[in-house]
Order: sequence, then C-alpha cells, then structure tokens
Amino acid sequence: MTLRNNKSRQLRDMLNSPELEFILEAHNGISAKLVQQAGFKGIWASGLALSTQFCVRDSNEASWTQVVDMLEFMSDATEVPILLDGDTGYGNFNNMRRLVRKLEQRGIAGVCIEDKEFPKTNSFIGSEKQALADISEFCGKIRAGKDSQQDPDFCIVARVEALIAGWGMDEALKRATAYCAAGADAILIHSRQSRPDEIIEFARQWDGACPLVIVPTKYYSTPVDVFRKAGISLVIWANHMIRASVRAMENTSREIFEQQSLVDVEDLITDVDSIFQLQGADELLRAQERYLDNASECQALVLAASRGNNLYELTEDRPKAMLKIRGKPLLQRLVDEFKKHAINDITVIAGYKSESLTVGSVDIRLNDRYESTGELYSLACARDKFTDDMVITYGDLLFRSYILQDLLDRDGEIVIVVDSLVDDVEISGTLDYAWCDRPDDRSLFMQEVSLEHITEGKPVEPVKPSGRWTGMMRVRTQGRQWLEQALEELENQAGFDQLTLPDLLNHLVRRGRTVTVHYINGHWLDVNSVNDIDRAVDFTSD
Ligand code: SPV
Ligand code: MG
Repeated sequence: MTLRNNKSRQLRDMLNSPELEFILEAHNGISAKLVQQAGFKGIWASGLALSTQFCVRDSNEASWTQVVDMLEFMSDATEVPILLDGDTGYGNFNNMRRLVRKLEQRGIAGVCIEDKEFPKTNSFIGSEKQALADISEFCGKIRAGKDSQQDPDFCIVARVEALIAGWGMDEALKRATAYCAAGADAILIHSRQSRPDEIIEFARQWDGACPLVIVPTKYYSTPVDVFRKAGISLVIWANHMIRASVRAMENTSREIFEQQSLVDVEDLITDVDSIFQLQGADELLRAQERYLDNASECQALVLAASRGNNLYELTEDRPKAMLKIRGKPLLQRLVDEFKKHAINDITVIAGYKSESLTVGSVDIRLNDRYESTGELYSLACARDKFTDDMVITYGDLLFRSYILQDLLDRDGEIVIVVDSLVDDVEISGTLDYAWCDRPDDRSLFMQEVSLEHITEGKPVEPVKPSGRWTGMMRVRTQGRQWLEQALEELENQAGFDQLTLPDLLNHLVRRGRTVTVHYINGHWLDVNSVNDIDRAVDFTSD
C-alpha cells in the first residue's frame, strides 16, 4: 500500500515552486506551533536547535530516537511540513533506511542529510578540519533512503559541505551532481562566509538538475532578492527560535532572581491564557462539556455606567470605562484580565453612552437612570446575574494580574481588596478609605483582617485609614445572600438611588457580616482624572 502524506506533498511543492520559499527553525512542539502561527509554510527541525533544547552538543549526543520523539510532538502540533536536519543519517545506509521509515510514520515530510562522518560536528565549529564522507558511500545512503520511503513525495535533501570544509567550488559541484543523480530531491549548499558570493557562484554554475536550498545564518544581511535572482528555491532560517528563547529565558530568570518577585516580570511575559490557547485548551473545555458534568465558574460584574465627569471632553462620546490606554479601552483590558483567569461570564452594567461599549463577549445590563442614580442602583440592575461566586469591580481599574489571582484564591464570603499604601500613591477623584480591624502587616501573606468601615472622600477621622479600597470585591454563596438581603433593606430606605458600594459595605458590617480584607501594596490604579491617564499609560506595557 502506498502511504501518502499531505505534508510531504507540501514540502515537495515548496522545493519545486518557482517562488523563493522560506522555512524557520523549531525545536519542540510549542516552537513549531509558533512558527506555523507566524505564517511559515514549513519548519526546519534543526539539529543545532534540537540538541540545544536538550542542552547537549550538536555532535550526535542526543540519540536519533530522542530526536524522533521530539519530532512527533512537533508534527502533532502543526499542519505544515517539517524538514528534519538528519545530520549524517545517524550511521550508514542501514541506519538511513530505518530513519526514513520512522520519519514517515511520525508524519515528517523530509530529511536533509549531510556528507560528513558520524558523529558530526556543527558546520561552524572547526569546519576546515571536518572530514567529508566518501562520495559513493554517501550516494548509497541517499539511494537507500529513497528505496525505503513509502510515500513518493517524502523528500531527501542532500547537503553539500565541501565549501564549509574548504574543498572548493569544483568539489562542491561534483558532489551535488552525484547526489542528485543518486536520487536526492534537492541540494542544500552550505557556506560559512559572511557574504553570499560562493553560494551565488555555485548557483550560477549549477545545472538545475534539482532545486537548491540555502542556510544564510552567516550571510544573513543579504537581501533575499539576491537569492531569488540566483534561482534558489528554499531559504532555511536555521536557528532563530532557539536563540530568541535562550535570550528571553536568560533575561527573565535573571530578573526574577534579582527581584525575588514576579511582579515586574508578569506583564512582560506571555500570559498563561495565551499558553492555554496554544495548547488547545478550548478544545478540551468543549470536550469536557460533552463528556463531563459542568462545574460552576466564577463570574464578573463590572460597573461602567458613569461618565467620569472629571475627564471633561474625553468622555464626551463614551463612558470613562471606554477611554483608551495605549489604544485599548480600559474595559477591554479588564475583560482580558478576567479571561486570563478563566472568568468568561462577564456582565457590564452600562449607562452613559452605552452604545459605545463595543467590548466583545460580555453581557450588558442597562441602568437607564444613570444620570440620577449611584453605584448601588447600577449593581441592582444586574441582580438577575448574581451567582454564588462573583467578582464585582468598577470599570476603570487597572491592576497587575496577581491581584485578581490572589483575590480568587482568598477565603471569605465577601472579600474586598484594600491597598495599604495610602500615603505613597498620588490619588485623585473619590477616595474610598477603609478602616480595618488591624493594619497591614506586610510580613504576613493573606492575614485575617476585617473591614470596620469605609468613608468616601478625605478622611476626617483622627485615626489614619488602614488603606484605600480599590473597588474590587469577591462574593461567594453566603456573601451573595447577605448582599441580596442588604439590597432589599436599603432599597426600602429613602435615598437608595444615591447609595454607593461603600454604603453597601458599611451596611453589611453594621449588620454583623464579616467583610474580609485582602491587603495589597500598590500595583493598581483607577482613572478619575487626566493625570490618571498618563499614569495608566506608564502602568501598562502593551
Ligand atoms: C542546523 O540548524 O543544525 C544546521 C544548520 O545544521 S547550521 O547550524 O547552519 O549548520
Ligand atoms: Mg545541523
């Protein structure tokens, strides 16, 4: 039976296409996926990069089966063809036969073998001292590979190292011609010079018996039109994903070590949600819906009905939650933050210019009396969305990711986030100062602290406040019952329309309910003034 692999077909088409094509290095499942996501039509499974990710030398120290195991993850993660840098074929003609069969079984589209001796050394290490394979022995290896493949489209690329080893142009051309005649589907002509001259000269003298492949690692500044004009078929960018990740990992590990904290790093690195996306977590969630009972999830309620009067003309056509910071509305940033923490059921309570709330995948509840009512009235507009696990926030907040994560991890029926750095922050707008039953002891994590009361505006009490409420709270089953009861009680009082969330919290405390305080120290802000917008720009990095 003939085995046909669409990926091999794609690689063959790239080699034979009249266009100049490009493939980029990858060395594991995730890098392969990212190369494909960037738009590349193919992947170079580089020997250098694969050995680097194992942290061994590019001298066949990793066994060929270890390489093939990794290739399977790469192939499973992608739909584009993978060309393996198969070094010397890991042995003689017989090893080559087995290699080709195993590669086909793992969905690999082709293999490139080089005319050196096993164990090989990277072309850029002492290249002139490297011995080349005997031409007829190498041709036998190519023939053995071609005879072993079941898929007629599987590609064998023969790599000529004569220029690397300093054997000259004639030798390179002689070898390429022999390898082509032995059945190679393409010739990779390699050079270690910083200019493309010898590659161009090779291409000029080449009779076109099969397509040419190059690896411009050393002559990287050459414009690709030069290759196009020279009739090259395929360019391999051979090691740039591993080099990029080594640099990123060096920087991140150093920063975390020096800071003894993740806070400065968190927003500079890929968020965990994006990692889940790359892994295909959505598919697993859908499968769980099909095969498992659904577990309940935390939901979010966002108060975004107000205009933000201190922002003047900036909020002429939108509520302040839709103000853009670095091109992205505050509300969108909040929604992204919730999604990062798998909070996907998000309800926004809109009012002023509600038609401009163009943030996707959120439910909207409308407070159409936003002009004459306060926050509590807005919250009551979303009563039908109350659940036994919810986060309630103002719509103008920016905060570091860990704050929401810690809030979600925190025990308590009603938990509010209070910033104990009251003196240190430049603040504007309405200030919700919190007095708690004990001050923040920064040597303790997740201390047992309860709210005593919150005051809006400048504190007049002689006792310094314990902190400033950020406008974020978490409510669980029992807390939801307290909250609904409190709303009913307050609704029957005169002046309900003007009440705020602090009024609600004070009412709860007066009724003997425990409102747990989760202390933080900065790393957040809300936008109440034009100055706050500048601070918000500084605060964000994307
Ligand atoms: C590799 O990527 O492992 C290669 C190309 O063989 S090079 O390192 O340029 O020789
Ligand atoms: Mg290599």
